[in-house]
Amino acid sequence: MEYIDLRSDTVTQPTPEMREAMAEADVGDDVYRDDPTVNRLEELAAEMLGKESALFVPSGTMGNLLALLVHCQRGDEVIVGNQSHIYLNEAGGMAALGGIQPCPVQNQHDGTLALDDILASIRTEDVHHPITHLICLENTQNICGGVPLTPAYTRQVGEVARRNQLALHIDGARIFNAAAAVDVPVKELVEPADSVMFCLSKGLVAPIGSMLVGSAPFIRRARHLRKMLGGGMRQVGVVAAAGIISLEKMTKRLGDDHLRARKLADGLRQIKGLVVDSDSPYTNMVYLNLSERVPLTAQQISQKMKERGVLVDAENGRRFRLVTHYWIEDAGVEKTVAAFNEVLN
Ligand code: TLP
Repeated sequence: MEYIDLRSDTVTQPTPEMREAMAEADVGDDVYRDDPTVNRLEELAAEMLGKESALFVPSGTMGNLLALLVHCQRGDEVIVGNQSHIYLNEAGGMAALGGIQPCPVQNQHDGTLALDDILASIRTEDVHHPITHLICLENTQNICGGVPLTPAYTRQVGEVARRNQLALHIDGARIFNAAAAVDVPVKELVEPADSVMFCLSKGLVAPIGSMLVGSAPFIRRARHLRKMLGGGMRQVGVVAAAGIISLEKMTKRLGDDHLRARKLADGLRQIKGLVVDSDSPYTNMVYLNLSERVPLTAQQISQKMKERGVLVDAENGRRFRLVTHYWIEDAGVEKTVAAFNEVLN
C-alpha cells in the first residue's frame, strides 16, 4: 500500500531530480576537501545563512553536538529549552560525550525562553558554579507546535548573550520553515547567532544530511571534531548533490507545506473526537489531542489509520503530531481527514 506518511518531514524520499543529480555528482575524498559537490554545498549554505563557513554533517544531532563541543569545555553549562530537541531527543550527547551540563529553562507557549529566565539562569562567578558558556534556541520549536521564533526575539537573545559573553547557537533543523513563516530572509533570522545547524533531510527533502554554519575558526574546529566522532565521509558528494537542490529549490516551496498543514487542521477541526491545538499550525506541523469521550488511545487510533493507508505519529496516549511535506498533496490531506472521521465516528 502507498501510505500517506504524516509522521514527520524526515520521511521525505529524494525527488527524481535529486536521484539524477546524485547519480551524476562529481565526487572526491571529502576528508581531503577534494569533493567539489560538498565544497559547493558548503559554500552555498554559508552564503545563504550569512556566515563565513559551513560544514556538511550526517545528521542534525551530530551538527548540534559539534556546536556544543566547540562552544563549551567539559564542566561548562548550556542554557537550553526544557522542550528542546537538544535537551530531550539527542540521547544526552552533550553530557555523555562533552561533559557539558544542560541548564533547562522553561519553553513558553510560543517556543521562546523568557529573557528574564535566561538572565536568571546565567551563573555568577563562584567556585561552586559551573560556567555558563552558551544559549541554545530552537527555530522552529518542534514540541511547542512547530512555532517560529521571530527575528526581533532572536536579536534580543543575541544581545543578552553578547552582554554576558555567551555564545548563541540555533538548532534550526527547520529554520527555512521559520523564515518562510515570518517572511524574512533566513540570513536575517539567524544574524544574531554564532552558529546554526539546519537540516537538509526534513522539509528540504534530501535523503541525508545537515549543515552547521558559523565563523571560519568555529567551522575549522567543528571539522576536526567531526572526524573525531567518525563523521568524515569520503565521496559524500553523492549525497551533497541532493542537498544543493534542497537549498536552491526546496527552500522556496515550504509555504505550500504550511498551507496544506492549515487545510489539514481546518479539516480535522470538523471531526468529533479531535481537538486541534487552538493556534495550530504555525508552519508544517499540526498538533492535536483526542477528546475525553474517545475510548481508544492515540496508538490504537494510529494503528487503525495505518489500516486505511495513513501514517500518523502518536506523541503520547492522547496526542498526535502530523507533519506536512513535499510528498503530501491535497488528495493526501483529504484522505487523512476522511480516515480520521471513519475511525472516530
Ligand atoms: N526531529 C525528529 C525526531 O527526532 C523528533 C522529528 O521527526 O521531528 N533538531 C530538531 C528541532 C529536530 O526536530 C530534529 C529531528 C533534530 C534536531 C535532529 O535531526 P536528525 O534526526 O537529523 O539527527
